[in-house]
Amino acid sequence: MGLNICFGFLSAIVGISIIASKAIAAPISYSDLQAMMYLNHYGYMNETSSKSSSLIDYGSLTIAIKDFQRFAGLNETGVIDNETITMMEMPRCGVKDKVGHSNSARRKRYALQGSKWRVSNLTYRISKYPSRIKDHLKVDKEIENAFKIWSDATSLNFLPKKSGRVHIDVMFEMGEHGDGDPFDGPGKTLAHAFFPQYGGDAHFDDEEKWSIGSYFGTNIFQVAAHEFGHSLGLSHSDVKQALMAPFYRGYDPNYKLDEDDMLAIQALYGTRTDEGKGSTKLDAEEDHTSASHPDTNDAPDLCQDSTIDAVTKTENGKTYVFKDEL
Ligand SMILES: [Ca+2]
Ligand SMILES: [Ca+2]
Ligand SMILES: [Zn+2]
Ligand SMILES: [Zn+2]
Repeated sequence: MGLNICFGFLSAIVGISIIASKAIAAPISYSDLQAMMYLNHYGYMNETSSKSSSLIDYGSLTIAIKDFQRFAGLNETGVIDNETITMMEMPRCGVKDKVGHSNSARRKRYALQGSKWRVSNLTYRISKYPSRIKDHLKVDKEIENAFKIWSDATSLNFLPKKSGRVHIDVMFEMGEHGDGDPFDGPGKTLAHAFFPQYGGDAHFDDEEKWSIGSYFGTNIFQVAAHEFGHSLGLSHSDVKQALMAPFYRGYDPNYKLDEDDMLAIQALYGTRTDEGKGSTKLDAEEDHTSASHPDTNDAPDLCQDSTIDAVTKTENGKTYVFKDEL
């Protein structure tokens, strides 16, 4: 039961109460209401714009709409037009588009959440398989390939583990599943994942028609590759062709990292050229910490806890090791 501030569940509730009070003053269209819920859920409405007394701050709403349109590569009209509704109805990842400080003036590029793993050998397990797919070995292969897309580009290694604690737990879940961010049935939200400081786990909506190597249904490998980007510390990118863009674009037999994804993941973990050892400054700083907590099988349980291997670097250059699941 990790922290789930990345999902904006509370801000969505705040949004509903504002819409209700506004509805007394003037009718609000169905699409405006849906759009406001969407913008709240994905982090486009900030605290001040969603808490402003009893009136909708239409200025803030317009800014939020434009912000979404810019992020999604649409015309920045500031109104909920058909193009915007279509984009909002696309199946997508459940993680917020805006994490931490928003900087709407920045160039189109990747975004880092702010935490990363301090070890390069990460373990994972599929603890709940998709209920519609009986061949678990095929699912194993899809998940393995999704991790490989990131290990090919970095110093990271991903090791499947059948028992004991793992860093990244992979689960196909239905509806409410214990983290306050319930899945919504077929379509819309496909999956979500926790950033390293919140444990790195990845959840997939089991009510989707998950498929493997097919134009029918929703491709497991593609969605998993995207979610593992979050598990490793990447936020959503506003580069349309990036793997870390939030929208599901349909089955792509040649799915691979975009240049933008490559720059993002290498900014955190370095490249693969130095024989699997991280080369970023942050890794060097962490070396002595890792050495004092050797990852061996007879280490106390505390050292086996996956969340203790996550580290966050703040803007003032300080490094924090996270421990949030005790
Ligand atoms: Ca869904
Ligand atoms: Ca975890
Ligand atoms: Zn995502
Ligand atoms: Zn979940």
